[in-house]
Amino acid sequence: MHVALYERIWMWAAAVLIALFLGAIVVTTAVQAVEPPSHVETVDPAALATHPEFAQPAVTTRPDGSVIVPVVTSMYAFAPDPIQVPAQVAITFRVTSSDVLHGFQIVGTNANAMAVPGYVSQFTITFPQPGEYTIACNEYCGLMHHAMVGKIIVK
Ligand SMILES: [Cu+2]
Repeated sequence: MHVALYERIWMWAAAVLIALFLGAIVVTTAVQAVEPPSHVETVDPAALATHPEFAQPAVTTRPDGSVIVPVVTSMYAFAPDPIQVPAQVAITFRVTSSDVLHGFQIVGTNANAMAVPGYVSQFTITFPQPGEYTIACNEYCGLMHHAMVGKIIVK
């Protein structure tokens, strides 16, 4: 079968690119330990009302001084709201949803997580100084999505 010269060149170029991209994945995985997120935590969104952590979500301080904040998002509110946390302390947010996909963005910071029903999104942030922050839902979740805001008070 005859393959034109330019077609052959493009086929080899595509093959080289594919080999390069696959090589990049292998090298970053093996050398730099760049891997997909491994923390997958599931929770039954229909049973949040009886869940020990998410039934009455409240700010808790651990013995080492760090703070855990479980958050339940639902149409169209965050619980708890407002969230009161101390400044200059590592705050771990654990966010889930009881109904549909929501967003959990702390405006003015780089804290931004998706609240996916059935899963717990977790991240840790430290607020350097006292102040008030707005929590915004940044995933369209329904007719009142634009009104889904919460507040964090850092003391
Ligand atoms: Cu929303």
